[in-house]
Amino acid sequence: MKITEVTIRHLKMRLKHPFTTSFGTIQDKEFLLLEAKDESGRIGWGESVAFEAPWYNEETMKSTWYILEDFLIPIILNKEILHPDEVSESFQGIRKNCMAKSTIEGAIWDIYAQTQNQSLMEVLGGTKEKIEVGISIGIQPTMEQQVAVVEKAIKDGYKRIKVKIKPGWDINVMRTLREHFPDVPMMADANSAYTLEDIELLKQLDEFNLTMIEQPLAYDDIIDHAALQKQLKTPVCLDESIHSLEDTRKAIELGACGVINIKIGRVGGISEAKRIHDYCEEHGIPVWCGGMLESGIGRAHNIALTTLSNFVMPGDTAGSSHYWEQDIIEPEVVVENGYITVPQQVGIGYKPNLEAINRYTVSSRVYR
Ligand code: OSB
Ligand code: MG
Repeated sequence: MKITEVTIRHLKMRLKHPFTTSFGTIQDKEFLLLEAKDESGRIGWGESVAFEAPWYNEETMKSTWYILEDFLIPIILNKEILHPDEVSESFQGIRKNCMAKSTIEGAIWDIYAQTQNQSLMEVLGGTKEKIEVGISIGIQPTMEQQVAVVEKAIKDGYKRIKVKIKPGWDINVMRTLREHFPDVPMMADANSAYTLEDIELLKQLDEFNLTMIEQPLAYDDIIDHAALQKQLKTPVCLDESIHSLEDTRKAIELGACGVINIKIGRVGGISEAKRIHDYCEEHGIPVWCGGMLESGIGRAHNIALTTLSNFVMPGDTAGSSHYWEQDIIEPEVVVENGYITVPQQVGIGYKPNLEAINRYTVSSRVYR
């Protein structure tokens, strides 16, 4: 295949509920969608998971647009591509900027699946008919609201409840939630809000029988996480710190984690995500698929990836209606009794809803 045209759109979608983590609150999700067209007119879709501001990692919506426009699109346009794995190889001369790379790589995976007349799941080698789904719950204004939101998520059937914690909103929250819901699989995500100086506090989390604690320490650290893991019974899960297979190897060799959260955007695309998955499987480290409050396009990629065998823990893939009045795919992502039925259609399996996409579009640009 050859990519002959790329369209980038800046979308703005209002979340039904503001999402608060240790690093701030998101109410309007602004992000980029990328539409790639090949020489036969096939269309593939990708989503940039970078936020407006660099608080999760260093990338932003504008930085991903700039890197795509000035560096990545010129590498890809009109070049013969036999397999999407070649895309990340051709980006090797460009350091980091994983989310930018992943945006166009995802669209090329979509087109590649269409050339094979297969679903994205099939071309990735996934096998599941349905995947288990957990939910990530932001920090709520009061403890009563926190309990109520978790209770609703449990009633909705989610297989695992993740709650965000931060200094001052941690042990008290987990204790209260455990008192209310003693048997529910539960975990905490700190988004890098602590340091090793907080080790005595973090050790108290061992009381609550959590499936894991996600990214307690710095966004760029694995050494301190290894020191922490040695003192915790609860498995540490790395999110922000893992950008590549190499990071994964080093983290596992150091004993920095017992679990890895794989996010396609954070690791530079589906090919690298699959390499990390395979490596973790060989080394007995379970993985699950994280979320970035994506629209349905990004979710479709996550769902396909989650069908790989070592995704043995529920992912952060709550249904469309949890986030949006209207998502931008058809059908929307539906979660039933904690499962998503994986679409079997060719490509990403869901149809982009152009009317909705246009309504949410702030600006766009075509590259040929
Ligand atoms: O750390 O996993 C995270 C959302 C934005 C940024 C970082 C994270 C999250 C989530 C939400 O936890 C997952 C989702 O529902 O998409
Ligand atoms: Mg996280």
